[in-house]
Amino acid sequence: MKTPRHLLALGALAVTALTLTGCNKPAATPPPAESTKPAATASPAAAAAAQPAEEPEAGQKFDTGEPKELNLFCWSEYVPQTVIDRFTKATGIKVNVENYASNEEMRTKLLAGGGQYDLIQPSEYIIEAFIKEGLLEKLDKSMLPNLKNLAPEFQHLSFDPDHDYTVPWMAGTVGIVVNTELVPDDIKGYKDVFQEKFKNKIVVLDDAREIVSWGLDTMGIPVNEMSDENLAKVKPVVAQWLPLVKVYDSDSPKTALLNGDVALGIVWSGEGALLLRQDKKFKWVLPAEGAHLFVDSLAIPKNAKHPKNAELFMNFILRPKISALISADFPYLNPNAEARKLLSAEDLANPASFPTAEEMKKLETFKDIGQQAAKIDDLITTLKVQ
Ligand code: SPD
Repeated sequence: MKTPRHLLALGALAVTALTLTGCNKPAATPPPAESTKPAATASPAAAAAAQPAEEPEAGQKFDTGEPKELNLFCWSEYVPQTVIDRFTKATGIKVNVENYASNEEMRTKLLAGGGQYDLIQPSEYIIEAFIKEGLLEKLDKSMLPNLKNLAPEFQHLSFDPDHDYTVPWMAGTVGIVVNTELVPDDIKGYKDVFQEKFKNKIVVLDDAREIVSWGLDTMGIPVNEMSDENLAKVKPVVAQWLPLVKVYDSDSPKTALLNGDVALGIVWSGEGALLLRQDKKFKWVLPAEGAHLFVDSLAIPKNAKHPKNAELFMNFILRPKISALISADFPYLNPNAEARKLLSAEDLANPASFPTAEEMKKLETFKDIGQQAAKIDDLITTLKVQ
């Protein structure tokens, strides 16, 4: 069995997952995420939850001295409009949002953009690269008192152990969704999905790094070992798979499953969790061959024009109530321990959002693979049009 090798303290995350889902113990009557009623006992969590979302933290001001503007470049289907609106209401800062559907798209636009973005939302392997390349601003921790709300396993992540550059947004996995009304088969992994009989019944993420990692997992090759030799080995596997795919979609892969356009999908866990919430006919499967655990975080690009506003936003989304609002719309693996206390028992038990301890052991995070990333993109582009 593989163990996650690239994050510190993932064992602790597994313990948390066990606490959340393994024992099937629902959280003690969690209050609704929007409640502003003070709790009877003043535990730190209750106090944090009771704080009206539009008030500054003790000792913090909402006026940063910067123009009241923030340019956020983030994944699509990830930042609820409610959260943006509440931040603007609280601070008077107008947020301009632009979306992307892959880390690679974000990287290209960021490098071409010349400082137009104040806040980006990269995943672990891109953060590793950006830090190496000096592309991120160092954070002023005095602006981020709510870092304390993070679960212990998200406090010291290997790609940025002291939050010098990043604040975790959400973590998640990539897994399989099965419409059990259309597919009665026992789907366990990638090999079960990519069968001739499912041709034109499959949606997958439009993400070269993810697709190649499924091929590597299937061959028992570690997902970060992207040598030319391994790419040559994986090519015929992926070449067999891609003609079976009907839809490539990284923005909203759930849509093709909901519409009944496809019967199977390999999608982000938050998309899977939304499907499971909506209809019991959908089943979530973490691929037996291995799966990706990603950690998406907020970071400030070098030369951002509104870095203090960006830090204010980072601290705002670390508020338990605000983070719980994000989970309400986009139920990924929430890294905020205080926010988890505000989630419903049903959401905490959603198998797509919160993997079990046993499942956590199969997960792997991605590492920066340097120049090989371009080769992967070329490989998948070529195979898609074959
Ligand atoms: N719609 C939000 C999807 C976020 C996925 N981020 C993880 C990317 C890892 N390649």
